[in-house]
Amino acid sequence: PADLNNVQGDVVIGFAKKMETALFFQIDNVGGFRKQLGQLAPKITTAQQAASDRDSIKQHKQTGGTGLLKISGLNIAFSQSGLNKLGITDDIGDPAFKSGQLSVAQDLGDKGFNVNGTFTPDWIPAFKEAIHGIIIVSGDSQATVDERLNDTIRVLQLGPKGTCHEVLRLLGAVRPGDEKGHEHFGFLDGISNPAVEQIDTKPFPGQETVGQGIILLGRNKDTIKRPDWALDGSFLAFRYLFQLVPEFDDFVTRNAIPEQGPDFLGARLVGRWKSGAPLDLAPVKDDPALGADPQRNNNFKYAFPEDSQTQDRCPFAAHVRKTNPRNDLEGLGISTESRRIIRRGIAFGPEVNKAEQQQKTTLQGRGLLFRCYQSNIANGFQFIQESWANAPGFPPQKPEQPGFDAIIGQNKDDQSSRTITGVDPKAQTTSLQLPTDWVVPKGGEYFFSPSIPALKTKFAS
Ligand code: N7H
Repeated sequence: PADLNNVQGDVVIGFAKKMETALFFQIDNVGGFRKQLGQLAPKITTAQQAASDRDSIKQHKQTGGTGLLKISGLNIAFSQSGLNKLGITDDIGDPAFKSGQLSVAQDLGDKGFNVNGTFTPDWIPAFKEAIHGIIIVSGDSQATVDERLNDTIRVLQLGPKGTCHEVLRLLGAVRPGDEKGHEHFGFLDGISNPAVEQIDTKPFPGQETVGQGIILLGRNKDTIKRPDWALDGSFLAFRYLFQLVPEFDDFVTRNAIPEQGPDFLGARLVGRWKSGAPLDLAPVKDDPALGADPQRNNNFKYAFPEDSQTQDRCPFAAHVRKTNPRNDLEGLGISTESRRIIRRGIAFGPEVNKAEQQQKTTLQGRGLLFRCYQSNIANGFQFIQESWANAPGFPPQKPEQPGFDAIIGQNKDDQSSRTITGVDPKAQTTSLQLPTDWVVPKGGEYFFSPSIPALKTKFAS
């Protein structure tokens, strides 16, 4: 099994974070960059350090400590064009990574325009250029993040006439007050990630344990042949996703199911209440205590007797059911293990203001800096987006067509149309027309997060 000292901390374990900055860069001077990377490598936060930070925070809370402990994390990952630039020519064995996200944007269902058979997605310019790598810095405050990022910039000699330069910087932050841990539509996030075998040894009830090789290259259940240096690395799928929050709120208000409030429709679209309580366990009304309780809030499978053939408790196409269908596939004898990903997103952008509320229109950009790790992008992120979220017939063998994932599903063939069934438990065959654009992708890239030994030997010089 993997040694936690060798794996970057964002991949397994994860960073404790209140703020986070993602800095995307291009390499200019390869020799200089490799040399400076050798200086940076010992400063990268390992999974072992992330685990010890997590324990410190726990202890701090248990002993009645006030305020936040000063804690930060630093990781780095490279795109295929970054590997090319560095002259690393071995094939790591992931065609999606190799092609880059820009070239598959159309397959993901992202909107754009076609000229002479060439598709260009509606992304911000930075993501249409070659991005060589991403630096992720997280911490307990913006000051801590900035301090660590500035140190990294100095060590790497990032800047004009340096070894590399910045292409884009994106700032994420946990939402304020009671919205802590909730994404911008208002739903508690970060509840369900798989446990990794021999790393997360005490899974919560209902939390599936996956083989190490589902997340880490070269480990148990990674079926692809890899170069030796790729061992304990992982692929990072990054997505810059804007969310149209006032429009979402307006929709759930206008389309509220008779005798139910807007929150019920929202919960039917997501599959959990804003509190995190899963519909499969709390189908009729919210149960905030359940939502907040990690011993119970993931302990379900859509396996109640009525679950597989009705949408009584949870619509088949609710976001969390689409993206982790549990018994909908396992009940057909199909394992979902190879489809599991580890999600590490954080919200970006300001809270909705008065004017936006009144006009029911987004005036300021906000959303999710989505990222997830897996050992195989075609099995993980891409499969979930293309073959589940964007596929109206999924999950299969249901009495009515489930429709699109209400949150992230995209209709590649007819971009103006998305429908879903089952949102009204009393009229389950009825289709509800959804707006086309609640979650708007504005960019993204696939990266490889090397192990610490690979960073020191293969990447640095
Ligand atoms: Fe999703 N949301 O607020 O609606 N997601 N997601 N996601 N998501 C989850 O269970 C959301 C996105 C997954 O194991 C929750 O931790 C939003 C992408 C998976 O039961 C909420 C966006 C992809 C799970 C949201 C977004 C996924 C999951 C419940 C974009 C992959 C775990 C919290 C802006 C292609 C499912 C939780 C499980 C959960 C929301 C994006 C996948 C509230 C707003 C792009 C696998």
